[in-house]
Amino acid sequence: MTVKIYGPAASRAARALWIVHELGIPFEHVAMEMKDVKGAEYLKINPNGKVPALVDGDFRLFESMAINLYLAAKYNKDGFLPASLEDQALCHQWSFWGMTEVEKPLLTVLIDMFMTAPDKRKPEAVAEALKALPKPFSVLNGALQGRDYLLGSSFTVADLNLASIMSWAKPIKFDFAPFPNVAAWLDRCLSRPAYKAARSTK
Ligand SMILES: N[C@@H](CCC(=O)N[C@@H](CS)C(=O)NCC(=O)O)C(=O)O
Repeated sequence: MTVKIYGPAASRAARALWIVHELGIPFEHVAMEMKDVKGAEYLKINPNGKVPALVDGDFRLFESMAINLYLAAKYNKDGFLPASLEDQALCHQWSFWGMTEVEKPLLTVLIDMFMTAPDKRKPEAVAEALKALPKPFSVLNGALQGRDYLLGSSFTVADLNLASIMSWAKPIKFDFAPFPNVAAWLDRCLSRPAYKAARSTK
């Protein structure tokens, strides 16, 4: 059965595209355009009218982190989703943490910089967002002290999910000097061939 991933690569669908490349599973990429996410056909797949969405046989799923945790569990390879309940919980922890502590401020800056007309930009909102980031980044920096990846020496779905969010820090040229462990970890994750393959998709 081939899984289907909906959404252009230049969207959060990139997260799901990254994981299918990591897992080496056959997949079909439905690289729809953003203007079609509210169309009746797509709303049958994801009633939120957002991407990504996953179709795996009769099963449908939305929310990028849930999609990736599902794919990691179902098509697990080399401990990509670790075996122990505790390690799996840590994968959930870092995925939820990325979405709740980091995604919004990073996206605020990214949208303002690259998707907002100069006269519509909101420097106060950007300043506020930039002020919110050092706290979680210092938590992450501490968690990565003395280890290459979030759970130790192996790259897991926790790293993939969080790095896919953190990757937005690159285009905004966030200064990681105070967070050297985060900088090194992010480069380690984003240099993976599967990430590059996902990025080169339309
Ligand atoms: N929490 C959702 C967010 C999905 C989301 O907002 N996707 C954006 C594209 S990156 C979208 O579809 N936006 C269209 C819209 O909001 O109308 C996830 O992680 O999957």
